[in-house]
Amino acid sequence: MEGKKILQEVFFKCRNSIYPRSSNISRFPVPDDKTDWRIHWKEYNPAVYTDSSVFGKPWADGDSDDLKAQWNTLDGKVNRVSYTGVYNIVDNLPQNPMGRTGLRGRGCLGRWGPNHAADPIVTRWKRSELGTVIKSKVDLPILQFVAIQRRDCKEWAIPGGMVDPGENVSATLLREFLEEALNNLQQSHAEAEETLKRFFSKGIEIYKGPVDDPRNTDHSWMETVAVNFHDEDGSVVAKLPFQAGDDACNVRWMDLNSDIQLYASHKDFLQQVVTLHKASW
Ligand code: RP5
Repeated sequence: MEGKKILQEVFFKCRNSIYPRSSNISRFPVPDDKTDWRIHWKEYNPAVYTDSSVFGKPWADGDSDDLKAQWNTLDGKVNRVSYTGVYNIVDNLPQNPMGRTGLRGRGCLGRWGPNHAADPIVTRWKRSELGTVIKSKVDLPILQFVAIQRRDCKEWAIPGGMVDPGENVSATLLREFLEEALNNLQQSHAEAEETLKRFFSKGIEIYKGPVDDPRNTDHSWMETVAVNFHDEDGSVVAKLPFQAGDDACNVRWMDLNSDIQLYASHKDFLQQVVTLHKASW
């Protein structure tokens, strides 16, 4: 693997469920010990499904029949390189390197193969009104992060999003945070935007690789770069006028602990952040 260590051996959220945004597309059941493509399984016969919302969109590929993509490389401006290394092409389509998902086609993802995203993890210490850092029962400081509630499934998540063709990941991190957590700052907040740009110039990469996203299929899957931007004294983020926007319907500071429930692999990323800062979990 070229990216950071994959946090899970097998993925769970993209198996054995009804496909998101559909009411009746069931995945072919895949037990944990049959995810690996190297295990021969002649009965494996998943449905083929691509959501109609994907067809003809400028951010999406064409249909499999008229697809002329360059796999495992930069294809024009579209990045078809996986952080996991070289993925296999079977019957002219990319094969999900994390294994079987119980569904063929693209589901509601735009790209065949890797769909690249970026996840900005903005953190601060939880403080009392007097400014003292609050500790948990195990006498460790409590970390908080900026969480958004996704409009599509209502799950809480990191305010991440897709990397546009030709876009630099660091630009995506800032753009997505501005769109989803700050509802694209208005003119009157030009100073806050400058502060945020400086703050986002110093991040620590937490994870780079595939995501256990419920949208993944056998041919299309999410990959991300998750980066932590930590505000040690809380002074930078205190100035930001949080307001949900774009694909988010709520935004708030969320305490980090092992009970949190988040979208896709986001809890795993946040556990890494907690370890990094020696915070309570
Ligand atoms: C997840 O989907 C990534 O970790 C990222 O947070 C998100 C990107 O997809 P959209 O929010 O643009 O739908 O897999």
